[in-house]
Amino acid sequence: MAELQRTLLLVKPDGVQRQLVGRVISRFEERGLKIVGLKLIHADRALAEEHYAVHRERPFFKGLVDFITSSPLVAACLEGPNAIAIVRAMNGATRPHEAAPGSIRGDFAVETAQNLVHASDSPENAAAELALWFRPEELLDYSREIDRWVLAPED
Ligand code: 3AN
Repeated sequence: MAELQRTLLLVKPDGVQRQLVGRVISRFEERGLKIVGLKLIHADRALAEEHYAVHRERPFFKGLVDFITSSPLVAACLEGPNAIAIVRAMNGATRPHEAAPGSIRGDFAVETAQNLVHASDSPENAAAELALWFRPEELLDYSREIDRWVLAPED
């Protein structure tokens, strides 16, 4: 089996307001990824600025922070083999007009500033982002009966 990874998924305020949370989370469940953390949270500016720290110098930074703190969002930790790449691919390209149909942004979004979802882009960022959004005890270890049909057997 490929390396098990954990990644951060955010269904951003536009997804919550547009009542797409269930549909978005369902896609990841149906794919076979395991939800190991899940919560609704209204991020404050400190959390948002830390999350988007790499964009601090970008012209859209203030708008980004305003947007992500404007209303509650859903934070999830998803686990599975190659989960980081799988979730990024399912989200689709950052700019929705470049996002493939069938991806979340390709199916539900038209604007970069309102592109519904965020997902970690590397193992380092996944670890840092999960530590930012979840306390360790909020990420649960458990097994699922279906895992023997989803995950390759261990050698
Ligand atoms: P992704 O979310 O696909 O990893 P990033 O990390 O390049 O994309 O951008 C983070 C977020 O910043 C995007 N999801 C989007 O909401 C916002 N963003 C990126 N580029 C722009 C832009 N040119 N104008 C407005 N917002 C942007």
